[in-house]
Amino acid sequence: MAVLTGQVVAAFSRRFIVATAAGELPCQVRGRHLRAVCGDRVEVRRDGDAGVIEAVLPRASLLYRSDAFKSKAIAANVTQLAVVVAARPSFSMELVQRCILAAEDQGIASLLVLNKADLPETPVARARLDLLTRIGYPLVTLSALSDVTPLQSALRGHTTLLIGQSGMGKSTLINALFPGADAVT
Ligand SMILES: Nc1nc2c(ncn2[C@@H]2O[C@H](COP(=O)(O)OP(=O)(O)O)[C@@H](O)[C@H]2O)c(=O)[nH]1
Ligand SMILES: [Mg+2]
Repeated sequence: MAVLTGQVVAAFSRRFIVATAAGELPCQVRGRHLRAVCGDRVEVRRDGDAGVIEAVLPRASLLYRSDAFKSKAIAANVTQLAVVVAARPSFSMELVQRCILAAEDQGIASLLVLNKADLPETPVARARLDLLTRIGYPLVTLSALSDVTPLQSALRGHTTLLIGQSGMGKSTLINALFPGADAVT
């Protein structure tokens, strides 16, 4: 049984997929108290085709959602938050600002992604983002249905979390960036 280090690339409650130098391993986590999330760097004890996460290494950043009662980790070691909006359905400015604040709290860069640039109402949506772009947040405008190359260079060198309301086009973006991802839209 070899001990490897790797990174969690998928998390399904108590089951994980960890990318290691020896390939991707399905893993469970040791004990009941250890918690791993997507992006965590972990030590894995490999046993044949599977593994057990023995330790979670220190996190450079942690994004989580919380209310008055509980908090739930979303992803670790993210370096960039890409907040996806579109002209239709309309987006909540408050939510965009809350996302940016969560990123700032963890020292994570934020990127605004205005999707569905093919829609005629796009300039109105663009104007709503004006305050944020004027204070320095970068903006990428694109149409996930036709061309995602404007986003590709902004992703290079980063571990990026895509976030945004339902219907903004996140799954469509994932499928265009990673053919074969098969995200349901
Ligand atoms: N017109 C237009 N529609 C888009 C674009 N990207 C996504 N959509 C559509 O928007 C809807 C929601 O997309 P989806 O990827 O499921 O959004 P998600 O909820 O953020 O994952 C789907 O019907 C997509 O086909 C785009 O660039 N232009
Ligand atoms: Mg989706």
